[in-house]
Amino acid sequence: IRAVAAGPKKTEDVPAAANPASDEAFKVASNIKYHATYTPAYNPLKFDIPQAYRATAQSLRDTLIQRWNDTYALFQEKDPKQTYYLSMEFLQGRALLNAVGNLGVTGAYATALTKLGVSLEEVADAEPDAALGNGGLGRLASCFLDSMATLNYPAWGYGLRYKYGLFHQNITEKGQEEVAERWLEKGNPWEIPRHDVSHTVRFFGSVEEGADGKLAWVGGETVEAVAYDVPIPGYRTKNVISLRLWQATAPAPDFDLYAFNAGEHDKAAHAQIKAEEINLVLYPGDATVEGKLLRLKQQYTLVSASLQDILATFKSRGGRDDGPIDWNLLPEKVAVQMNDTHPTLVIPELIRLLMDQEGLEWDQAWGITKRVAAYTNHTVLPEALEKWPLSLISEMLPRHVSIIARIDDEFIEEYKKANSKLDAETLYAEIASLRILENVEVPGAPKKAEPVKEIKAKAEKSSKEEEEDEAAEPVPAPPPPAPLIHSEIVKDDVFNGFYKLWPDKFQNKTNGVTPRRWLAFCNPELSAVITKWLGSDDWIADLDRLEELRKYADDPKLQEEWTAAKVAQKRKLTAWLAETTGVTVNPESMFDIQVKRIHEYKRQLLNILGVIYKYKKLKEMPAQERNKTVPRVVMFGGKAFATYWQAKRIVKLITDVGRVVNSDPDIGDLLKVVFVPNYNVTVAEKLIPAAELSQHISTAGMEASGTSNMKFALNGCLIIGTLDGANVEIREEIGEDNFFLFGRYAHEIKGLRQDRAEGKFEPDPRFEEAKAFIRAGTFGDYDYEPLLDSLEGNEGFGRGDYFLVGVDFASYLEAQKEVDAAYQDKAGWARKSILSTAGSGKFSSDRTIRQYADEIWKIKPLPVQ
Ligand code: T68
Repeated sequence: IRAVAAGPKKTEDVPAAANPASDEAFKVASNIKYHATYTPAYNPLKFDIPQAYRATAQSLRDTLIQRWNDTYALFQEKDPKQTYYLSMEFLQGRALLNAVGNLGVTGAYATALTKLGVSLEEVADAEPDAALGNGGLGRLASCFLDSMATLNYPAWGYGLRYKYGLFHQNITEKGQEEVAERWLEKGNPWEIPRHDVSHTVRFFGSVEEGADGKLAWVGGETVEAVAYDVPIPGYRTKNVISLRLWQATAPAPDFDLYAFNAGEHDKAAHAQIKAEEINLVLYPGDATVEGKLLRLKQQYTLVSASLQDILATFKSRGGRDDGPIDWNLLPEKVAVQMNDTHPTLVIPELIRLLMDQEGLEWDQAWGITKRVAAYTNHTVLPEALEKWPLSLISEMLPRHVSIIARIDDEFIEEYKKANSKLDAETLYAEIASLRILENVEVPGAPKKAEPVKEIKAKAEKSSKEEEEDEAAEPVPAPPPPAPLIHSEIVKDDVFNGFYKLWPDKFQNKTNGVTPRRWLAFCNPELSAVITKWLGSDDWIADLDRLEELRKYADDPKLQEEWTAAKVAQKRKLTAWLAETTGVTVNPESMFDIQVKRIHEYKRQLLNILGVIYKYKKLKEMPAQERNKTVPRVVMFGGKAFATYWQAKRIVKLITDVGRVVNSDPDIGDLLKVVFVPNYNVTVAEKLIPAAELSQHISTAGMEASGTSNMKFALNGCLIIGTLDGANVEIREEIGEDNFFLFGRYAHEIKGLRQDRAEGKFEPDPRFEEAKAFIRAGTFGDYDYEPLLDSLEGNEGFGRGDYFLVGVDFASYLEAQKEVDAAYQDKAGWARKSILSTAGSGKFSSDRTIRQYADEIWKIKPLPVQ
């Protein structure tokens, strides 16, 4: 860190040139200097990097707040229908470069900071990464906000202001170690604490019936949820929308002076500590009852504070606060989107607010709620589809339990009416599998009903599968795979009963990523090439224009410039890797990257076993032959949930392999294995632009979508992948020849699992060889047995190769051979890379958000003039 001891250079000393760009830079420099002096967070006599970051952010904040005020005033005045996006997660990453980019002042800020003796890059590098999320779902929410603002939609995000972000990952001898991520330690210049906006959120207590027969939820404990607004600028628009994050605090009196004076210091601050617990960390472990309670508290705080806020906004707009309110107008003015199951308490809470606070009757409240709320599903993994013990909800949210029970009752009645021809046993079995409450008796159900679990297991087997069970092998040739695999599984499997009832409620929305952060700002080199060849930078807000690159894909001049842009990013990454991991790599090698949460279904294990097999073969080869192989750097990054032991073993294995391979003199630059620590949005912005090959290799049917696959393709990186999630559509868009496909199809998985577990599948000998190489102690004496054992295809705890690593191993190695061959043809590879970018237009979150806006939310753009 450079310290400019004499303080910032005086801007008065630098004569303003007579051109407007320099004039603007001069103004910016003065403004930054003003903030360094008058909103200091550090010694005002110094202008070192932390101070420069702070002052630069403050200066941008002025512009953001002004536009945010204008946008707010416009929405208030015009009273459009507005979307409220509720998410427990937002992975915002850093804000500074995004803000200057979206506001169109990158040049002015870069010049201004240079005048002041620092560079924009080093200043931007001082910002902590805002990681209020786990992975794809949280980053999607952040990309959505960027698109909502850019497209001028009336929309706000709502979330929680976690004190600690997703843990900081250190990689040590022991593998992954977690440290609290203190992102707010030095304050957050991008937030505006709104002491004028707060709502009371209640927990526990009891429900009482008033004289009028109305129910009231009383007693228990309450917290005040205070709003912290984060302005979200759109690209090339004056619209700046809000991400409103809630901070729970104790209501007064929050400090017990008597206890304090009596020396009971902990007790004195108890109320405040208890309230602030809600905001400490994202998803505390929920293996304990206390953990579950806290997580439910977090979810309810988000839902209740946001809905109270939404209703207050509804009332305050369109002159509704000075007359009787027509609540039937609510669905004309409000759309609430629930990002996965975490905010689904929206349903009972909205009903509660409408009934208990606003005096509506059940039918009206329930009818309105159904029209206001929509839900997005992001996973079919059963462990991630939340269920809550009834006892816990009854205790914490007693009023909601009666509302949920009533929805459940109505559902049962509706189902009975719609299926009156079914025999009683089937009818009640179906009801048991679909209803909200589990293991609660249904009036009228046959007495000796089978236990719920067994009925479910039976219902899961369709008659078609039963036929298949009887039919002997061989496996029939697979039909062409369905596109939109995740949506099909949701409709045909996970929520099939509901789909049959309400097919119109199900829609697919293909995910997308913002082209601003994920190409224009993180990869200026490639962006400049694209802009040059397309003749303008309009593609940044109209990503379909990338298609026009197709016609130049064979042009050697474009190929040369394209490759040079990639090389520039590879060099930057090489320097950064050396600095952060100590591993020196050769930037001439192929950069092969797999970054995502560490999970067995994402199959980092398949990747590393492939690396291990390759290493073994390289060792066995004569040096002459070995030197003909394509040199590769295989990079991994991602966090394992702190108590997901199998995932942590995978991290350990990768780092152990890296240690051995990277120091093997026989191997040199032919193969390097790097585990990049603490993968987050900031690290992604360095890795993705430099990648040439990226791996999206989940077991088919398990990855709902994936969004990093879109970011890699957008940056001209080729994909090796299974036919899963968005890979299917990416491959369709960029062309089969430009995608390295391998692995079995989603519809085959169930049968293969069965075969594998029964030992009916003979794994490829190369798979056995790779495992044996680990077992021989090649990578150290750590106990990998639990990990290796999970890959064995016979029954037993944690065994059976559930994720089918062994089944896909052979075709994975074949696909990798194709990758190596393709890489040797430099022009051919450049062509594929150009076509990857050219085919990525569809994967802009602008397209996704337009579809949500038109097809679900029914909202219209409202630009600030
Ligand atoms: C991801 N889901 C999907 N979930 O895995 C990914 N879940 O395929 C998809 O692209 C992305 O959502 C966006 O749709 C998640 O990231 C979680 O992080 C999560 C967290 C807690 C509980 C359940």
